[in-house]
Amino acid sequence: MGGATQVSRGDPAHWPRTHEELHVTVDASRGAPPGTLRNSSAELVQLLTPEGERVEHPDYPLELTADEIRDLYRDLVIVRRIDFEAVALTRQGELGIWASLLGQEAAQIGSGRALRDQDMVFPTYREHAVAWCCGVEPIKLLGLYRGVNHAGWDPKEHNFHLYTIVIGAQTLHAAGYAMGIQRDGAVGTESGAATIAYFGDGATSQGDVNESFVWASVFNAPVVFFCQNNQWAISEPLEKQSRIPLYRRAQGFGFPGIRVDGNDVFACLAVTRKALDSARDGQGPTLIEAFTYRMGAHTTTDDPTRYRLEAELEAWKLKDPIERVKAYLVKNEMADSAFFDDVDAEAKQVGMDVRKQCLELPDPGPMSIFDHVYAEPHALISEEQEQFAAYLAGFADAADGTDGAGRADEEGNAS
Ligand SMILES: Cc1ncc(C[n+]2csc(CCOP(=O)(O)OP(=O)(O)O)c2C)c(N)n1
Ligand SMILES: [Mg+2]
Repeated sequence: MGGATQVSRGDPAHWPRTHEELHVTVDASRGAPPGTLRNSSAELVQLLTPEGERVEHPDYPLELTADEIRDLYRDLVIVRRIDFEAVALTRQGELGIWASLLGQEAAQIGSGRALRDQDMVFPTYREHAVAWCCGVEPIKLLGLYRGVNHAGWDPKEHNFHLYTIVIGAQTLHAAGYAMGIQRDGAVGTESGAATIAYFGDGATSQGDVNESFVWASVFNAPVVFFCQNNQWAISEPLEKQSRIPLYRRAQGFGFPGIRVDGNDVFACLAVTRKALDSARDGQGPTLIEAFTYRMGAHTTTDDPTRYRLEAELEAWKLKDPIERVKAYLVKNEMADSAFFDDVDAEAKQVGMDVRKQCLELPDPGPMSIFDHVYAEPHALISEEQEQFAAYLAGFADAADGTDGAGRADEEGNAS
């Protein structure tokens, strides 16, 4: 497309017409219904249509066995179920908050399954399916959102860094890490390593992200910038971030940018695999814009009905990332109803297990808040620690199995 295209969303008769309010999108779908993607190889890489038809792309050949496709389907269904369970647990007061990945499963599973063991991931707060691909137990993610741990997992164990709430900060960490492994000589070899940074469309407006692009570019760092363009940054629509498609930003920084159908797990796998290979080979960074849609709320504290039209969501439901793989499997007789029943049963079991584990998570002791502030003892922290211990001891029942604030667990032990 040539520049920003104006596309009204929902019923035009009800759409605001003032310049300030007009919803302008950078989608390539001029004149098409809301949310429509044009399957143009120049603008968007797509290998599996929403109807489940396989499309070939000259730059992204992808050969998958039936087993591999079934595994991708299984991943997609299970991560959606985990997400569903976490949202329900939040509604029931068991988690403080949850950032749902609903609608973004293909972007995350496709890119996550493109990773090799030696690659390092720098996520935001929504990459639950990438965590799944890296072997991070789902309960560890829930522990973070329940507020009973500070991070939940060892980044070195899974090559999956800690969730980062500070928008865009992890892109700098990723660029720095990539420059580090470059200096360690881990790039350009057969077993070369790469780095991938996840971030959203809103994050592209952050200084950190733009700085990381500069560093990665001029040092040719082995990093893939994976932007999940889910169209919204809480209540801010995409057109408030950019007047050009996000992937085109890369050109200005001097490295390739590519837009992929983020609801197409095949395309996300192929595009990310190629970009990671290129980084590993010493060819430098790539920006991938995975064009997708946040089907849920920003987090469980958000109410998207206050700022977006229902018609938009309805249009994207037709592009559901799971349904198209299912349609492909059925059409090509690669899976029967027994397979789909088994996957559903497995997902249900995973969901039930996660729920049970969540309810059994122990509360940390109040003093543990000081444990991991610094690796080494620190005078100020020690002082605060002593003050807080004295404060807790000041409660009359502090020594009799309560937490010092008068609460005891079922066994009467301090939590
Ligand atoms: C530096 C910074 N500024 C503001 C916020 C508040 N904030 C949290 S999420 C968010 C929107 C991010 O949108 P996007 O990058 O599109 O990611 P998405 O949530 O859609 O995945 C904002 C502004 C923050 N966490 N950090
Ligand atoms: Mg977003």
